[in-house]
Amino acid sequence: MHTKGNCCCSFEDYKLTTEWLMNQTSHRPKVAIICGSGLGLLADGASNKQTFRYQDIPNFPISTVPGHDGCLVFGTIEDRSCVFMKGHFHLYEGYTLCQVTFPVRIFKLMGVELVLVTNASGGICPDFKVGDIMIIKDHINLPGFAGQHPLCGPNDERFGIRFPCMSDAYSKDMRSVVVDISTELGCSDFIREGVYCMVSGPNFETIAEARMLWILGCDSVGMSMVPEVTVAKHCGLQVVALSLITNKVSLDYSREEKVNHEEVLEICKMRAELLQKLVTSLISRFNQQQIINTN
Ligand SMILES: *[C@@H]1O[C@H](CO)[C@@H](O)[C@H](O)[C@H]1NC(C)=O
Ligand SMILES: CC(=O)N[C@H]1CO[C@H](CO)[C@@H](O)[C@@H]1O
Repeated sequence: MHTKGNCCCSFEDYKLTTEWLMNQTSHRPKVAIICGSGLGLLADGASNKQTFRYQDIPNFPISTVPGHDGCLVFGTIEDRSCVFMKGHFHLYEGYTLCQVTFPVRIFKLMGVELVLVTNASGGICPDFKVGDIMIIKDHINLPGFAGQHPLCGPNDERFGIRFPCMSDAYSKDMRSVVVDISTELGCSDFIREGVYCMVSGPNFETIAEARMLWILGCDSVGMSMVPEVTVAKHCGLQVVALSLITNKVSLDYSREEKVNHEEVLEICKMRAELLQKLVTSLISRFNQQQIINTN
């Protein structure tokens, strides 16, 4: 894949990677979790684990960040096989969007039905607090507006149609299940729903940019997730996306957001545990088949 420059991988590339993995493991996951580092513990807590370093998987993108090796972990949570992506790929690191989204199509070919995406974002909505968990109900694909879109190029009908609908990318039923779970866990106070905006990064937003995003209806902003979600929706996977609000984006020239970083780290650690509980409950509900095919 790396020798093909910007060119997208062929169906055979995806098939070979899937077959290679299926040959190595007896896990047949229905749920894939794309974890931010905050959720790494969830993968560690799975049983019957089998770990593959990205660099050992044929065609897989390789981490460009030294000492930042990613891996794919197969394991059992709540009696069911799951696959975890520990470490994902960002546009700002120089990957093509084909590389960024490569694992999603592998999940599809493996038989995965639900993709859970978690990561961090900056809160734009003034009501949001650091440590809130935002259930993404919709997104704005800002790089996509400028042609940085994972589905540009020839469309492979074996994955999905040329002009996919995105208005229901984040299943309403699944979102309400997350709300129910958070109520049961007694943490609904920091659960929000909102619109996530992806920017390419790597710099953070200027104040003018942040104000523009707020006017456009964005509640939080980050540098990942949307390409993976778009490709997942294109190939018919259900998506749940949760974003931890790790900072507040400044919308005001006269008031600089002064954040106590130790406090922020502490909150993030606490909420990462909560995020894990949410995800674990969601996996078990999904396995009870209550919410399959409700998209
Ligand atoms: C998977 O296993 C089958 C049967 O042993 C073998 O023919 C095939 O070449 C393997 N595929 C890959 C990609 O390793
Ligand atoms: C909160 C969280 O999980 N953030 C992660 C988002 O993804 C990047 C890349 O994998 C991690 O470095 C962050 O920790």
